[in-house]
Amino acid sequence: MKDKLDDILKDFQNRVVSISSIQKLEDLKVEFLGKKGALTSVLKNLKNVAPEERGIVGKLANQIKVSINGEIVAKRAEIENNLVNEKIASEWLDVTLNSSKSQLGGIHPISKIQYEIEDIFMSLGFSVLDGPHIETDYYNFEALNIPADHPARDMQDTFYFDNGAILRTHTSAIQVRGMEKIKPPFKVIGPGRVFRVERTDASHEAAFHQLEGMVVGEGINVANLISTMKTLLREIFKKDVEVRLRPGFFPFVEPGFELDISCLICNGKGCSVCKQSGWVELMPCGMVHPNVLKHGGIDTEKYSGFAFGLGMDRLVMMRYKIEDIRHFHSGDLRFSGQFV
Ligand code: FA5
Repeated sequence: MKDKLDDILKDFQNRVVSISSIQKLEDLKVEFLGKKGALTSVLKNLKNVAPEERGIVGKLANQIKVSINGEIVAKRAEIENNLVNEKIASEWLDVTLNSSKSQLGGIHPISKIQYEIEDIFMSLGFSVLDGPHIETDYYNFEALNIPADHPARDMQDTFYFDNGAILRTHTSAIQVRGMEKIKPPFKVIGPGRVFRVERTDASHEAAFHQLEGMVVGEGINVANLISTMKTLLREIFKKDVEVRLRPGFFPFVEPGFELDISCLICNGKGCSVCKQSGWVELMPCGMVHPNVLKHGGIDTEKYSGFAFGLGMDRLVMMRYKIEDIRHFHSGDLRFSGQFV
């Protein structure tokens, strides 16, 4: 019987060495220590052992049981440890490796230049105003000295809603709202998107961006207007650019001017952007018409002012030598990615 117990232990030890899964270990445990296990059957047969040997065999059987249990516990720990190590090895991550290049978004070139221009104007003491895209006829036309049936309405083909509201055709609507809120003297700009029924080409879009400017105070004159325009262009282009001022008609200014910039895409030689003229219409301007000031509740005996409407898209085109305005809304990452 003693030999049989030794054989059981050896058999267990031989087999436990090669076990590598918890399930197989459990099966082995049942095989040796379970109800019908090898050791259990020896213990059950103790009654058949001679009484003088029974104590010794019983004690040995218990020692073997303790050994087997101990080895099972140790083996279990070993298997679990191996599993953890395998997991660590398979999920190992080198955090010092360079990451794969992710694509970062960027600010659209028009917004970029808009923020730059806002900074320039704020440094000159201007405040920045905002206004709605959907406007009333009053703010977009009427208060700007463009009554219904005025031929100037044809200059800006308008998107109308069924209820008579419109998509603003120019940021001049912002200056009207500004006058309602702020009392003179003041210096304001109003950047934003505007909309016109347009046949698009290299320099015309149906949705584009303008930046309105307005200065009202005592004794404001054309010289103030021209010096502000010059400062703005010098700050934006970081060099003196060739401009020309010619008479321009807008019902909300008198006198009115067209400020054109020598086309920086073809260096004035003529291209599709400047329509072969060598000049690009950039920033109409003028002295604010007294009727407009009156609509804004401003005393025209005391105050005068100038206003301008900068074509932002064209300015950005000149700055970066972009040969077609339609790139801006194309959604083509090969284009916009150049400005990130
Ligand atoms: C106006 O919109 C006037 N409200 C500007 C103004 C303000 C004049 C204050 C006097 C005083 P105009 O329609 O010319 O003006 O547009 C102004 C500028 O916007 C143009 O010089 C041009 O640079 C730009 N622009 C006009 N139409 C388009 C278009 N379809 N696509 C892109 N840019 C345009």
